[in-house]
Amino acid sequence: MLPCDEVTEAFAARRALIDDYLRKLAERTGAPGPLIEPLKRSITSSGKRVRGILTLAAGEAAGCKPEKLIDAAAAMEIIHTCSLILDDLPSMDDAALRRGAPTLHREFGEDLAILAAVSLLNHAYGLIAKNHAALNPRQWPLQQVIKRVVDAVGWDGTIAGQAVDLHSEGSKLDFDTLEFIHSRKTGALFVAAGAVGAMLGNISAAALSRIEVFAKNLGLAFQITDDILDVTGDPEQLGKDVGKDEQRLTFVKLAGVDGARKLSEELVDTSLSSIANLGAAAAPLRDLAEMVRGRAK
Ligand code: GRG
Repeated sequence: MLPCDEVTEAFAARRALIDDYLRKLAERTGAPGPLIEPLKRSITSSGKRVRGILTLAAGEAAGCKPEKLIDAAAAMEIIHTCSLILDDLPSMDDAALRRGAPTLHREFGEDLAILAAVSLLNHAYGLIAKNHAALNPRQWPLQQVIKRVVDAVGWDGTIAGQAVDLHSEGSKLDFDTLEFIHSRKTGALFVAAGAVGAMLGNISAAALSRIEVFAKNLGLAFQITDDILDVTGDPEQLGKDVGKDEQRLTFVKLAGVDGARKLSEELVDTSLSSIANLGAAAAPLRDLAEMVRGRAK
């Protein structure tokens, strides 16, 4: 099984839409010589595209066709890729393998990996603004959409989670701190991915709140399955190093593999109940939750 085969048939078309968009983007970045290959490699490296699919599925819950949200979906994937490049750096996780290939800094050097990551993040904001201009959702001005992303990435978002995670190695952590770290490192981007899709689809404020609760719980469930796979997974299948969490406290260390499985199941159930009244249009969101449930079985 390849790393992305977890994304089941149900999402093959949406994933292909995102992959196709990213392939074209990688061919026309306009970046100068030294950045061309690092950007191409990072933009096209094969991920599961879960965050982009979440953006599309949240937009569908608002009645918007996936094709109309492709800039934003790609942007969420690009931000995620940026976070992986930074996470893999020698000063952070010092990882050798990512998405079945050497990490970006091992292939192209740390300088170009950092520059590629920062330029990806920068480009992503432009793509979301472009998508907003095309759809012009009446209820959601650009500033409010962008704020979701700024907050998710920023000093109380993904970056905060990473900082606390890196600086807590060796210390005794409790469940609350672990939840703080992962609701930011992983959950925050899930919440932004759902919110951006839903807002660009011009969703109601009440339905947006439900989708945000859905994405928060799903993001945490996804992280727990990631912790489980770090212990039980095969690096070849996952396409990345396993056992990297040995020095860190994880949900598996706190609760054991079975306890972590139970916790992720509960979070998936909570995520599903939060969107129970969103009707048939939310079916892709439900399928995505079931996919996460099946990840660490
Ligand atoms: C500036 C965006 C930004 C981040 C800086 C480095 C950092 C702060 C945060 C690291 C966040 C991180 C890498 C969290 C791990 C999340 C996670 C579960 C990654 C694996 O996601 P998958 O399985 O990967 O969806 P693929 O390769 O399939 O896309």
